[in-house]
Amino acid sequence: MTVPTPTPSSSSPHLLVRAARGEPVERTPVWAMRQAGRWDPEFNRVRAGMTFYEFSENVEKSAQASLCPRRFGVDGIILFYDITTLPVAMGQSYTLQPHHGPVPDHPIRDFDDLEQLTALPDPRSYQHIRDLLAQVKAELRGELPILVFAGAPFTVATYCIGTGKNIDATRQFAREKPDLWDALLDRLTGATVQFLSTLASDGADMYQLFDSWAGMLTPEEYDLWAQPQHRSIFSMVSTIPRILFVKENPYLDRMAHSGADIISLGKRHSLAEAKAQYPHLVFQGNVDDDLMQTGTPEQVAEATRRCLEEGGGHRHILNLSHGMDRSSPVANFEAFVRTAHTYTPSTRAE
Ligand code: 1CP
Repeated sequence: MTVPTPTPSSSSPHLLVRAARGEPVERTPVWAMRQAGRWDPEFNRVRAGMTFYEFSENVEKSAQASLCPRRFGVDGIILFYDITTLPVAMGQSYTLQPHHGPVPDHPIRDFDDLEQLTALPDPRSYQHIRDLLAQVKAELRGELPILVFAGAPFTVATYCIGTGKNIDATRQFAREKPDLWDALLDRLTGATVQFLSTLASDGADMYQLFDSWAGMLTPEEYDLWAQPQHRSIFSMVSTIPRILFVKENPYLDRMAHSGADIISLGKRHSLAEAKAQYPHLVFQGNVDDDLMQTGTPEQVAEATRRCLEEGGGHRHILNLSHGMDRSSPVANFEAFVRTAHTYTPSTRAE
């Protein structure tokens, strides 16, 4: 199996970035989706007293939230904002409803509503995210790399129309208003490219595209509403490593041909098989996120060791199959990160 030889210019001081580029690393790097979230009491202290959108637009507070997981020993910091940050910057306002998630104050229903979203947002409308990046970068002083992210057009569109993960309602909208649906996806694709390019030029080290709900699509729908959009975003924003996440990713082969450098792998896939099947790719994952809620620290450590073993210490970034949930005990996250620091896979492949 041949692995592309890294050019000297590609080497980075950061373990996570080197692993993301498929370069040899001394240890498998670790981070987690929702590593800054309600499961962490420190985060809750910082988060208290403001609505979600007030909080995520407050640079001081969101910088503190982004940096909360640093104390656990993670190898990268994901900036604290949300996938709805982009439609908010484009002009659509949201409220975070408890036990539900982000709900648009005025869901898009027709072409007039679509005009709520400016076609290409003025970068000043997300200046707070650029400032957040600058502030977190200044505080880290090169200690850790910074991940930025965007929702993919399909998943963000489900929030814009107010259906979220209710796939039947999304389908019904797309069936009844195909022209509006296509126009919405196009508009979000252009804005996402601009948003991620801006953050990459500002000095973000990697980015992740979240198409959380695209795994519920049929293959035909995925080929219309997810794959072309992933391909155009990845081809247009290619200066830093690109990660693709789709919850439970049933369409692994399409993801492998999306232009992403790194695929976030769900728990139903075998990491070793995915690595063997796609030798040009790096895989991120895939410890069961439910175990983080229901397991003991010993069980988490055991699952983490198995995952590190399958990853073989190369072309692997340790992560969860989905995000940390609010009921996950801190001790489980500690066990997850500690195992990444202390366990060396016996199968280490160079
Ligand atoms: O550490 C981090 O990862 C924090 C940054 C972050 C990220 C990457 C947040 C803050 N949100 C996201 C991405 C995000 N938001 C996704 C993609 C990842 C995924 O699949 O989970 C999605 C679908 C959302 C939408 C969203 N935002 C929901 C609904 C989720 C669902 O399952 O229906 C919710 C509850 C939010 C609010 C939100 N955003 C972020 C956090 C920590 C929270 C909960 C915070 C709170 O209640 O204070």
